[in-house]
Amino acid sequence: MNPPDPLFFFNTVSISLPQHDMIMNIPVPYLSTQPAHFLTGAVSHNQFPPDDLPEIALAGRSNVGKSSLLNRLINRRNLARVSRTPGRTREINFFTLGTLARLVDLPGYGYAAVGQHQRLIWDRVAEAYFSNRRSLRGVILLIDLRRGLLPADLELIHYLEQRGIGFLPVATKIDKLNTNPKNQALRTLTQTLQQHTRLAISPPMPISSLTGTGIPELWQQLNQILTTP
Ligand SMILES: Nc1nc2c(ncn2[C@@H]2O[C@H](COP(=O)(O)OP(=O)(O)OP(=O)(O)O)[C@@H](O)[C@H]2O)c(=O)[nH]1
Ligand SMILES: [Mg+2]
Repeated sequence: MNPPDPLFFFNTVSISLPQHDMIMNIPVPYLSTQPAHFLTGAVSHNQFPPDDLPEIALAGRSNVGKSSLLNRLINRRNLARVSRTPGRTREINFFTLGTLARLVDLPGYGYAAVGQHQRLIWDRVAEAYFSNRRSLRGVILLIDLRRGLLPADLELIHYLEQRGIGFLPVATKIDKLNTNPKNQALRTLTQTLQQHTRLAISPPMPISSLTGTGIPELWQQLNQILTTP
């Protein structure tokens, strides 16, 4: 992938996002009760599983908590490997939810220490995935609430936008912030997203994989995304 200059993105202003109260009238979660299994790890298109089930991918900077969130969503301690060292996961890991849907754990991006070589690997793997996956229904974009949206996140948002792929912004690690700074950071993140994208499916959803805060609400959203034809 060949990302645009992030400053270009800062200049594109658009949309108003749906409000939180519009999200709440959604069917009772049922995908969350499906048995989850690790299916396969892949680095290229020919290693991907068949493109035949609705799928949601977790994307975000290295160390933001993608694998931890996936484990929390499916209620398994370490089915997706949580890394001590950021930037080590290079594969796309596919997980099944019964026979109904899949969750996909993408490698992290934007970790400075991994350098240009790792950047090229991420670009190639992401391009292979995003340009070939017809069953992809959307992306969970994880953002560390303490850091907010960074240029690498904006690059991904712009990349998704160019391909018409909707994403669900999720603010992670909220257990690390007290109430006031947390609310302030959420307001800032919501405004920044409103300024920079048309494809956010909802305002940022605050979650903690450590405490489980926000997980039922996230499941409600995922159910809707995965079950909408
Ligand atoms: N306090 C807190 N720590 C978290 C949370 N989510 C993840 N972590 C920690 O953050 C670190 C990175 O978590 P991972 O789930 O491996 O992050 P990742 O995005 O999958 O990382 P890469 O695979 O390297 O891209 C681990 O030490 C986790 O325990 C959270 O909600 N709260
Ligand atoms: Mg990971």
